[in-house]
Amino acid sequence: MAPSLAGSLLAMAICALLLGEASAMDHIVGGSFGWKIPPNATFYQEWAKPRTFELNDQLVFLYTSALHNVLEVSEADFDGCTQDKVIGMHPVGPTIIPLTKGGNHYFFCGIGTHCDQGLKLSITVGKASAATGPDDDGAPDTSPPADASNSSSAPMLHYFAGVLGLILLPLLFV
Ligand SMILES: [Cu+2]
Repeated sequence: MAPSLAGSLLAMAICALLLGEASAMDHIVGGSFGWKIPPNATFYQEWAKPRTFELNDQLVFLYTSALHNVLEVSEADFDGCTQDKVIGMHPVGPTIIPLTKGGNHYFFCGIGTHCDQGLKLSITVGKASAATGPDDDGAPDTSPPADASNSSSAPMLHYFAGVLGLILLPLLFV
């Protein structure tokens, strides 16, 4: 029947989409709101907070060219909405930025006072290694990978001990 065929095709399409997203994610900045002057100054901060940004993910800024743009800037420029050290300038929407480098990335709109009005976004790429500690203070994450593996070894031991316990526990009652 046609409806069930369409249904299974849709299911397959959704599966393909989910599988595709598992390897590299496209993050639509601001979700359906897009990239424009937000209702409050912390809008993009709140949007980014629950998300993890991995290497080779992409940021997608949806906006109307000339009304807005996307500047990638230094942390100092980001904090002050200044344009002393612009790293990248993207004037034509939509702007797609592949995240090819780990660490902190700072973006804002360079038109008018849009940055001051909250049209700014900072993200940390490769947050997975920092997920074991309280690292949400926005401080630059410069810890080398070796340090991260050291700090995660203790929780891993606990984890393995727990798993081993679960495996051995039933044996006690045999
Ligand atoms: Cu703007």
